[in-house]
Amino acid sequence: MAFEELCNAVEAGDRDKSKSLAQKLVEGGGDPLAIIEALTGVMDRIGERFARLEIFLPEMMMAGEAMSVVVKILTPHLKAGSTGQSRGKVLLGTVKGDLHEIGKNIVKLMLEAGFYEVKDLGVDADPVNFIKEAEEFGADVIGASSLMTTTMPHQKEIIDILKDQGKRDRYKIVIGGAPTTVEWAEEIGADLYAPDAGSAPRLLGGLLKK
Ligand code: B1M
Repeated sequence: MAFEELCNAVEAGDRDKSKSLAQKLVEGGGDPLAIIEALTGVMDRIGERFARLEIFLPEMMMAGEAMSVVVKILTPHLKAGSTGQSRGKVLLGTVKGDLHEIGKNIVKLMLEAGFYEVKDLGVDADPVNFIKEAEEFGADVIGASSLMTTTMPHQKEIIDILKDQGKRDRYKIVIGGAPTTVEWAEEIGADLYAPDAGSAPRLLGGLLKK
């Protein structure tokens, strides 16, 4: 019941209600990953309603903020016990022109929970900056998130610049975000497509072993 109420509160963009319901759910033993999965479905619905002009930018923003509040509440529960030996360094960001960060932030959490060290470039990150920061951080992996068809080409741009600079072999490249696909990853020459945050640590583990 609280689960459904939480989904409704996030969809309605009610931050306070979302916060207290999320707190209640995790304190009652609710699975944080299941909560995130359900809320990702809610955000998909929000996106569809936005595309159909049933709701507008302010409503989409409020729902996004409510989801971010819930992610904050869930963070310590997702990260619990994540102090093992580092499995690798990931430089992560949302690509240029793209301000969507909720999914990327969840990926960061899941990677940290899976014993990866993550440096987060935030949103609207320039491709050249991805590479510069990856060098400085000593990254093994560059992870680029894109939530819009219009910003997906910047994932490719990172790879193209690496190739131009003769540095492509230094990093494994992982891409993700709702409009991206395994076919897109192959087309642009990425090493990995991660469909969701939950599978990212395992898929990355497999990739780094190769
Ligand atoms: Co915007 N938005 N938005 N938005 N927004 C979408 C993406 C859209 C699909 C909605 C729609 O029209 N149906 C559409 C894009 C259409 C397109 O492709 N061209 C859209 C649009 C058009 C826009 C604006 C242009 C609207 C406007 O201004 N007129 C504008 C653009 C701003 C910009 O970026 N320059 C805009 C703005 C916003 C808000 C600011 C209001 C807000 C973002 C708030 C924030 O992030 N702080 C927002 C939101 C909330 C959405 C939707 C509704 C939800 C996104 C989300 O957070 N989902 C979205 C609709 C949708 O995606 N279905 C939509 C939940 C999240 C957990 O899922 O991000 O997919 P997701 O992440 C998943 C996986 O994809 C994966 O793991 C995550 C967890 O499992 N993953 C990775 C993500 N990154 C990964 C990286 C990896 C691996 C896995 O490795 C590196």
